[in-house]
Amino acid sequence: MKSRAFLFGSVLALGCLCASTALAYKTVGFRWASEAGPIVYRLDPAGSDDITDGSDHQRIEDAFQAWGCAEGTNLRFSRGPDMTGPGSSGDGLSSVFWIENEAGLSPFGLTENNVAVTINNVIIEQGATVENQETDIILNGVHFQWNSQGQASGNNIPIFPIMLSHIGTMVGLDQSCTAADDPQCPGEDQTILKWFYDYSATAPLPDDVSGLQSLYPADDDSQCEGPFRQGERCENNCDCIGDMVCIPGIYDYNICAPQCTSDANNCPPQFACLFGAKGEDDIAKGTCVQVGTQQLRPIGSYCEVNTQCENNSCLAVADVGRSICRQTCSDDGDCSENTQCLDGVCIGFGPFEGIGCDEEPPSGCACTQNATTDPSAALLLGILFWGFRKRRRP
Ligand SMILES: [Ca+2]
Ligand SMILES: [Ca+2]
Repeated sequence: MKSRAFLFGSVLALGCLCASTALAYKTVGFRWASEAGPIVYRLDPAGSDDITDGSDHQRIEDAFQAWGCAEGTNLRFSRGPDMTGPGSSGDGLSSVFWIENEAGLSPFGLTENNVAVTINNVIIEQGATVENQETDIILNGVHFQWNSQGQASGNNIPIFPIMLSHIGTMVGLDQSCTAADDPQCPGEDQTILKWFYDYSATAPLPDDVSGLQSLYPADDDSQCEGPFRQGERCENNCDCIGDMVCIPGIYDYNICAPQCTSDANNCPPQFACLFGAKGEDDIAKGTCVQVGTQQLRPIGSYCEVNTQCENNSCLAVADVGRSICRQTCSDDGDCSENTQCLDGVCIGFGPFEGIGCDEEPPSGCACTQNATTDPSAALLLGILFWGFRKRRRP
């Protein structure tokens, strides 16, 4: 028997509500900085206590991948390191996890009627794009039996379509109506963000994809199955689009990273150009190294003001010809592994070679320059509103 889980509750939003009734999709008014790379999400290694074969994790990954494979967008997802403790809102990490004890439900506003809740921790910076940097999806493992197959029967419900719907909320789409008798309900809209879960959905529907394309238009030739764009996982340089190279990222895996030079310093958000010394053409070449959202730029990388730098010092350096996070040195031992001591200043080695495509996947890869950043200086960001969305069964 096919059952429906009804939505109850609404998105709380202050300020910009950018929805347009002329469209068959609705947006909440925020987006992710997809230019910086994929949305990294973490899973609880315990998964659901109803499933022991790992298919619970697989179905969650499948749901993220279905959104990441929508045509014509640059929005991608990447499963990051596993959660190492309880998930919470405001920890800066996007997590998906089940609550398996009654007492654990109420902190997330879940009751016996709620299948799951999406909590968007959206930060409004004045005058700037409203950017989401954290979403947690919490699944009710106490009152519902979860399965990996896609069928619903009574309180036995499928992971994939439910995740599919909640990821839609995570990326900034809103349900187009809130009840069957809602006069706003278009009826003909092709969105999975309806007032009930669509258990037959295998991917976002056409209106969802239109919404995604408006929020996250494609800006390169990357594909969800590869070749990959900046910030996405890679095995070697050939996995990456254009002249990007595959180098260590800030998590425990390699990522695609763009090249940069001192006269075309165009690293995407959450990357910083780590230059080498100027060549005969007076241009310093480098590679965009990944910098976490709450991290500062590493020594030797391009900067404009002191506060961008992990050492709080941004100064012009003649050997590079640009301002970099400048640290003085007397020999290489004073510099990080990504930099060398040249004329008393730590600067990069030049462009990273990345991981060559012809080499066997080795234990020690061809890439020797490691992009490390100091996580000590967390930015304090004001949380102005939290968007809650939960669904309820009748
Ligand atoms: Ca979190
Ligand atoms: Ca359970």
